Amino acid sequence: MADKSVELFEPGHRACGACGPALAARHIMKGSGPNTIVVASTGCMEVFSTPYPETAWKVPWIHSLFENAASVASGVEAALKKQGRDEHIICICGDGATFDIGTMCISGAFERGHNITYICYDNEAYMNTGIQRSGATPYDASTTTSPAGVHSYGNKTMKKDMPAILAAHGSPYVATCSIAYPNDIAKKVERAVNTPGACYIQIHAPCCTGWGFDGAVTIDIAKMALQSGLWVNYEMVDGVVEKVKKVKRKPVDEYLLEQKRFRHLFKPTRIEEEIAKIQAIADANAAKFGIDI
Ligand SMILES: Cc1ncc(C[n+]2csc(CCOP(=O)(O)OP(=O)(O)O)c2C)c(N)n1
Ligand SMILES: [Mg+2]
Repeated sequence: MADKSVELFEPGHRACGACGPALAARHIMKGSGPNTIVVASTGCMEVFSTPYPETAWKVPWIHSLFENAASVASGVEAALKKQGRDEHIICICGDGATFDIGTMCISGAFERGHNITYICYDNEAYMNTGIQRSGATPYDASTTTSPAGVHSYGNKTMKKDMPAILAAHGSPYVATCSIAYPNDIAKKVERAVNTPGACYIQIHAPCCTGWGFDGAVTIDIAKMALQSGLWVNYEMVDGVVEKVKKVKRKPVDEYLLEQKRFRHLFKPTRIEEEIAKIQAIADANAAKFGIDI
């Protein structure tokens, strides 16, 4: 059992104040513990936590490319297994790295069944390079490559269902969690690293800079996502959904209104038709996972 009082992700890094992914890193490490090797992809977390010659990580940490963390982790795992070693090998990667550019490497690692835990901190866009949309960006969010304007209400595509894709690879353990519930992150990571095989965890990690909200409410925004039904916390064991976090749902408006990336849906006029489509996404999640109390 990992000692949750030990901090393996240190303060003093260079993330924005109130950064959701930085909180995710802290609680991931509480779950994985000191016997861990972290493999990172290119992105905000890599940049803000390891400006050479400094590092916020108190465990071995390796970065190679934007797209290949799962392949690097596969190699590390295979080499250490041969030597009879038992470190937890975890990838900590952004949604762009996970949903888009690194998917081929992740698919290979999960197909081969390496004993690794792949964790995506999902801030719902390519933040490090200036808020470009990714496969994790929600419907109608305005980003620099899906800008809302006269001809568009923002991102036209639905958020890709990565947990389902990785469960379909035969992963023994797939889970979603949120920085709103830090102990839940640590618990799920601890379970994943102690489950043989390739496991996947996706953490909802709001980005005050990219989503456009006051850093004082980062945790509130994360909670509102769950209350709206647009984010659901659950575990999937051998492809079967278990332990869903139930909520007393609120209309999606409250969550959307707090963020600049959805402001165009409310100002200068309220776009009922689009808000109804987003509410329908939340309602479909609620029906699929049975989240309503
Ligand atoms: C092959 C390649 N293409 C593009 C880039 C530029 N790049 C670096 S980080 C990044 C965005 C990362 O997005 P994400 O994985 O969501 O992490 P975040 O920055 O949001 O934390 C991009 C596009 C790169 N480093 N390598
Ligand atoms: Mg991102």
